[in-house]
Amino acid sequence: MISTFFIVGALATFPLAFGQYSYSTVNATPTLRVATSIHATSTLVPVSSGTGSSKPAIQTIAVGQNGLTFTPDTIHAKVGEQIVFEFFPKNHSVAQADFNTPCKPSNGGLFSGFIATPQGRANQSFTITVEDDKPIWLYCPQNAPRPHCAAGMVAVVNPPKSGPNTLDAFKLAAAKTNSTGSTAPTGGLVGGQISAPGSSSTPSGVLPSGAVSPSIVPFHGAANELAVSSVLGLIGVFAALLL
Ligand SMILES: *[C@@H]1O[C@H](CO)[C@@H](O)[C@H](O)[C@H]1NC(C)=O
Ligand SMILES: *[C@@H]1O[C@H](CO)[C@@H](O)[C@H](O)[C@H]1NC(C)=O
Ligand SMILES: *[C@@H]1O[C@H](CO)[C@@H](O)[C@H](O)[C@H]1NC(C)=O
Ligand SMILES: [Cu+2]
Repeated sequence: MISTFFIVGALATFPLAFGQYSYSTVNATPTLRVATSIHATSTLVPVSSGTGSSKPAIQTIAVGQNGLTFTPDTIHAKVGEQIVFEFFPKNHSVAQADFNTPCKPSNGGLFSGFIATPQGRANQSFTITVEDDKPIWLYCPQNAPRPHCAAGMVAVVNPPKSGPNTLDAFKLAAAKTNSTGSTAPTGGLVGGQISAPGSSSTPSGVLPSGAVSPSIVPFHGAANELAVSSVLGLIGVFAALLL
């Protein structure tokens, strides 16, 4: 019975390696969580090593520290750099929208999941790695006690250098959704990792205890051969354990 469980768990990681993600499946078993972490750690390696010898810069954004805001709400980041979102009371999350549809999740966009803290900084932060120089429009999909996105809880990473797509325009369009509220992504964590604040290093296969969702899911479908071989290697390990 236990053997069957492992085999099913290991095989179920195959779709992840080929970019066909099923988030509900990802969080289904502890076996899958381990496999997913190792998989995504591998995908992060080429990103950080590709930016030269110096360590990529890390920027921190406070989520909900000064009311319904991201602080700062405009971030300029180079490819390979990391952005850490730290959460404050009471219950916020970070989700990605398209510029033209604020307060609604973009297809396959980033999502931290909701992180609640009654007081002070939450013990979990959300870290993303910037993978290209396109704008990333962000919002908080919390609707309680009122829609945060419409109240101006939006941010942008790498806004366009010119043209009408400004953060102010995004905020204005977001405000118009107040009566309908925002929509949160339906799945769990997408496109980043959850870890304790201050621990900026990429986690290894070891899972932090008490993490809401330790799985790491590639952003923009970044699966590569390294990740595939990691998954295959992992399956090999499971197979060896079973024989
Ligand atoms: C945080 O907000 C989300 C979305 O509204 C909700 O599902 C979740 O239960 C909340 N968590 C806590 C601890 O209040
Ligand atoms: C936004 O909607 C909330 C209820 O969801 C309401 O309390 C608030 O007054 C509205 N704000 C505006 C500016 O319409
Ligand atoms: C994080 O905080 C939650 C409650 O807010 C607690 O249940 C959990 O044990 C904490 N985790 C760690 C690693 O401190
Ligand atoms: Cu919020």
